[in-house]
Amino acid sequence: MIVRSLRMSLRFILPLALVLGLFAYIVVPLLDNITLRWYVRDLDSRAELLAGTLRPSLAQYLPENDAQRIGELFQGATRDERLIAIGFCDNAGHLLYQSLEYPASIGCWSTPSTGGLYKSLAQLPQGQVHISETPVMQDTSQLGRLVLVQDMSFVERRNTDTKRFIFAFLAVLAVLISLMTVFVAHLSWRGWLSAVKDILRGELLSKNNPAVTTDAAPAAAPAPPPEMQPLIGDLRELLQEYHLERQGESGWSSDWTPDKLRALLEADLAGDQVLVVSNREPYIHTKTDAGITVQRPASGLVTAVEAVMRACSGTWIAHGAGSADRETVDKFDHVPVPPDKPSYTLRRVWLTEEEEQGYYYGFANEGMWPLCHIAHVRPVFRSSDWEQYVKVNQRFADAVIAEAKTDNPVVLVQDYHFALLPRMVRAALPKATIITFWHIPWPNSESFGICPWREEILDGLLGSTILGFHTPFHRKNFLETVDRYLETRIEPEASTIFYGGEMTQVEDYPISIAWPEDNPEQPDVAICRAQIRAELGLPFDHLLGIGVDRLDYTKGIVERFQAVERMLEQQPGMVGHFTFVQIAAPSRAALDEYQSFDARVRKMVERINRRFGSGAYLPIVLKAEHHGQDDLQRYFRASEVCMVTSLHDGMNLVAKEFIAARDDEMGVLVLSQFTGAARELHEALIINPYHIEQGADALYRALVMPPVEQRERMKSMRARVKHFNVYRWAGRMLLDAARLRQRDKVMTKIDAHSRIKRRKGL
Ligand code: GDG
Repeated sequence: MIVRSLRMSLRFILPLALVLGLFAYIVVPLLDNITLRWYVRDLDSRAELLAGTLRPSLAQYLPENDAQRIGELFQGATRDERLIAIGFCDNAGHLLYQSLEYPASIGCWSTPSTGGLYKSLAQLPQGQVHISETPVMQDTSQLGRLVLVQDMSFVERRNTDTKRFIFAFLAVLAVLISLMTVFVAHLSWRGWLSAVKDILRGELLSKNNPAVTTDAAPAAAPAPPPEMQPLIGDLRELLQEYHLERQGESGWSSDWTPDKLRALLEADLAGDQVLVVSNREPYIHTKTDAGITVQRPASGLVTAVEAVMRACSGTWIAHGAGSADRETVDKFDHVPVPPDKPSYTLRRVWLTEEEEQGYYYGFANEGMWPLCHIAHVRPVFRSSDWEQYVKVNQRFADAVIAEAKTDNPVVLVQDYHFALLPRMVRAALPKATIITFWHIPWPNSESFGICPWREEILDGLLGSTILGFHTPFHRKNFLETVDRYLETRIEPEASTIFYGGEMTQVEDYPISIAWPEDNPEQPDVAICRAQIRAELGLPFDHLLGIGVDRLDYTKGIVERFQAVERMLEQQPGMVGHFTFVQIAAPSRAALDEYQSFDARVRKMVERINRRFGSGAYLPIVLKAEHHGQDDLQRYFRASEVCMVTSLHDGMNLVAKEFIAARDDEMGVLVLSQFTGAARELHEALIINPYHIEQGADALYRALVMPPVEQRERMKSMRARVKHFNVYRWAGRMLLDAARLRQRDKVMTKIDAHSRIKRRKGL
């Protein structure tokens, strides 16, 4: 510390010494010179004045050669302490009269023939003197010259005094400045040191940020000083890197598989019951002419959560919506699934038509869905829908409570259909670990404010232990929304919300798909290409584009077709050689908005087909029906390009499914920048779907992309999707849950221990 202070002091003292040196060798001599000139000018005028005084008397005494009176005159004048001596020289340069102290070395200093004042400086043994010589006239004739010798030693004395004063002043200033510098440096060093310590302890990284902390928040650590902000950023990054490295070392971030997820559940959530709640069931039993059939619905949520449930067993609670669902359950409304190889239980909840209408179609899909997506469809909120939403949330919460075998199950709540359920379950099972995942975007706080029951929705969600979103952006929007509408304490860096004495951890967990296992029965890409083209009546070298979506206005299907149309306009060579196949699974068809969207899509397809089609050739093939998984795979594998053009999408799993299907490492993905997937799949051709020309250009670029480039892009995306798979998504959430459960267990033990101690009076 001493050495550091010394070094710091030197850093300031050295430049100061340099300034002093400059002062001594340049500034001071310059000042000397200037002051000398001032003094000389002063002495010149004094000499003029003296000569003027003496001249009349001299002019009188000189013609009389009155040596005595001249001597007295000179002696009288030299009483002035500055005037050392006076002499008089005749015109021939002979010193005729002089005062007593007149220096012999001076003599008659000059003998100019004309008048005027002549002066000079001379160095005598007694010091420096100023000599001036001035003519003495009588009428027009010059009698001789008066020589005045003035003492200049006072100049030197004054200069020396001034120099001493300046040096003393500067020295004191230097000492003061360096002392102050050392003091300030010491203080700021201590401040930095303690701030850095805070950062490392996680305080500044997590403590309240006025931007997102409510007024009601209790006083916490002071906000970091602004000059610490860059350092905080750097340290945070370093800590995160360190954290990731640690995770890597512990195998946390290595490849996730169903086995690894199972192992995690056994090790970290040993024996804990896992319950899933979602609106959509993973298997729907339907009555058909051929008997009861079972179907996997077209839903990103089902695709992801089903993979997790297969790995961890447990119970999935969902709305029994199929026409044969009641016939396939036992007396507890349970059915083991998947039908071919059961590994978990599906518990069905029955809803009346009125409940389904109000809760599902009304509040969830006419209110919350458009509210959370920027797709320019206005949300509709009705009180009657809200009442059903509250009622159905309670119905499902009751089912969770009934299915819970312990008082602390792990409950995975899915999506915007159940925003109130976490609080309802928490009320009955305070020790439950409730993980809620919001599969769709979260809007900005202002947009969310449109919802008449915004506080109730937020309160319900904050019953969760963990609340997950796809992207950091949605997470941030949520924190800001809570900050705006509820009285809570938010720690933005730690991403936690304290509300009603409980904490909710808000995180981003980007969802993904289960990476397909090697399937020897899966037909080769070449076979898929041939089969699909044959089914569509197209030649073998015909170019194909594919889109797979629920028929939903958020998916950008209209914009996609506009891009296809524009591409055909711009590239007439593609007409007759390219077809876009759109698989559009019917969705929410009971709603007006979806019906008119369906009609709009069909009309558009007809128009484009009329414009560019000929004979059997159709530029767009719309397959508005549900397809089996195998079919989807075949289409993905047979196509040159897959287009995902959502106007707004939480993640979009179709993009990832297309990549996973392309084990030949070929094919190009055109991807909307407004999907969560665009944050991960950088090698896709990223577009703004609203910009039709951009979409058209990307489509054409994809169709003519050289195989080498396709392979490079596809390879890299495949590696990422394989690594960041759905098991990792679930694993990360469950690991966080396990950590929080562990913390709660420790806290409970500590509480119990201190209660015993208090009871014993210890
Ligand atoms: C929500 C969010 C988020 C489609 N047609 C058929 C079919 N599908 C399957 C796809 C895919 C799923 O449906 C659609 O998933 P997305 O992710 O594209 O979209 P959403 O349904 O809107 O899902 C979304 C997701 O939740 C997960 O969190 O990514 O952002 O909106 O798996 O393949 N499946 C079958 N037949 C079809 O006709 N079998």
